[in-house]
Amino acid sequence: MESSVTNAIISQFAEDMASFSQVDVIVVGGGPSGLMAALDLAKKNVKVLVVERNPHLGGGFWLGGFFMNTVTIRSPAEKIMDELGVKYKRFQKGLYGAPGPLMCSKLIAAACEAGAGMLNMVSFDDVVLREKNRVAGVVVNWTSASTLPKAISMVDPVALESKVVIDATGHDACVVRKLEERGLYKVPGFGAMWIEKSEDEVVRHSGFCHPGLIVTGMAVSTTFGLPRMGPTFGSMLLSGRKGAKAAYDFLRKRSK
Ligand code: 48H
Repeated sequence: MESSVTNAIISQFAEDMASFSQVDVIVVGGGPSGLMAALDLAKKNVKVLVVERNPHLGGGFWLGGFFMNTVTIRSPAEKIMDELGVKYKRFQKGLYGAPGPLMCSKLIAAACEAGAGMLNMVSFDDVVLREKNRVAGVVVNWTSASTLPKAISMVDPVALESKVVIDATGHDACVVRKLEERGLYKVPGFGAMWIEKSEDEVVRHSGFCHPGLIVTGMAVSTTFGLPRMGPTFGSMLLSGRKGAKAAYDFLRKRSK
């Protein structure tokens, strides 16, 4: 039985990893915006993979801020809670909330059930660039590889190809920052808190920021110098949805 268990794990991983090596869309970061983008794309039968550096998906969606469980959502994003089947409370007109563990686990489950691939404990390391510096995939490594001293582990990473990459890595905007490191982008960083302005602006700016690269969620604030929104998550979900639509429209146009 022991060898059967081992073989089941290894053979399934090999099968999954082979199919992940070339997909339509890679979402880097499995927080609310990345999961939302993955869910919408998977529902449309797009081959989508989420790369997440932690063992757990969900990013900052488990907690509502200040280590407290209530995640708040402002209108019109409550419609997404309706779609996910999350029961929520109305605090005042246009302001709703639900326990983070409930909302986050529902979103993770929905994305997995829709068919999005999940590669957790794997970190984004670099971009794959093609002609005219178009982003055409990501270079990844085991998260654990980066925690070992260099003298012990010089583990070369591997690359995964895609037609579109979505940077959903939150405040760090790791993928866009990598383009900045290569002199291809100037990142202003996110601004001070202003919930009402930020939520609308983040959704408005969500989409392509470079050929082959879409940005969603808090990474949009970092990429475009927009104010932060603090502990409210409606724009994260709507931003992921808008990013998914941009990717889907691009893929459709490309296939014609
Ligand atoms: C693989 C990576 C890497 C990497 C990071 O932070 P997130 O929850 O991101 P969003 O944008 O979906 O949601 C932001 C929200 O949680 C938040 O913090 C808000 C609204 N703050 C407002 C404010 O004012 O502060 O998730 C990002 C995910 C995490 O799971 C990371 O572990 C992951 O991306 N990630 N995954 N490789 N190099 N870097």
